[in-house]
Amino acid sequence: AYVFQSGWTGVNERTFIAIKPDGVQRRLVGQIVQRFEKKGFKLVGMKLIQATEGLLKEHYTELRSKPFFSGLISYMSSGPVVAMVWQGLDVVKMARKMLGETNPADSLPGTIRGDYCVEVGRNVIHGSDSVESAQREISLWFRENELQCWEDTHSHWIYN
Ligand code: IDP
Repeated sequence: AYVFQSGWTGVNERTFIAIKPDGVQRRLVGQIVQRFEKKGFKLVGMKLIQATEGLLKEHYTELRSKPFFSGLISYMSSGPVVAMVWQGLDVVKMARKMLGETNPADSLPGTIRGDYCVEVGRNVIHGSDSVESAQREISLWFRENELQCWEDTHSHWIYN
């Protein structure tokens, strides 16, 4: 499994992002990935995966007592998801801003949920809500050898 490194802070902060089954079905993968690339974040892991119920129940364990929990698990297991790890300065918080609010109805135009979806039960994308959740979710979804450390040759045009 992914072992958290205490050096993953600052420009090396990481977050877990998943394009949900509706995002994949609706062919939004390219446009969503492009938003993170254009912003200046660095892709360090990506895979198309049919998540098991076990993985999803673990991922959403905090929500297990919610009335929508079983619907959420069937939605998330209804098809493949694109699981990703993105790296960059303040990436956890910035990615949440890029996603918009949990409910697309409360999400501003210009955000992913604000632009691409209508209902909370089909909100196309997941993003970790804290650095601690990001660590937990990355280790749940990825093995250490599925994440790449690569030299970003244009990082000095993104960071001074
Ligand atoms: P988040 O995804 O913005 O972090 P959470 O409250 O952690 O929001 O909820 C996880 C996911 O559960 C949401 O993204 C959404 O897909 C689903 N969800 C949350 N609230 C509802 C609801 O009231 N009805 C149906 N699905 C919901």
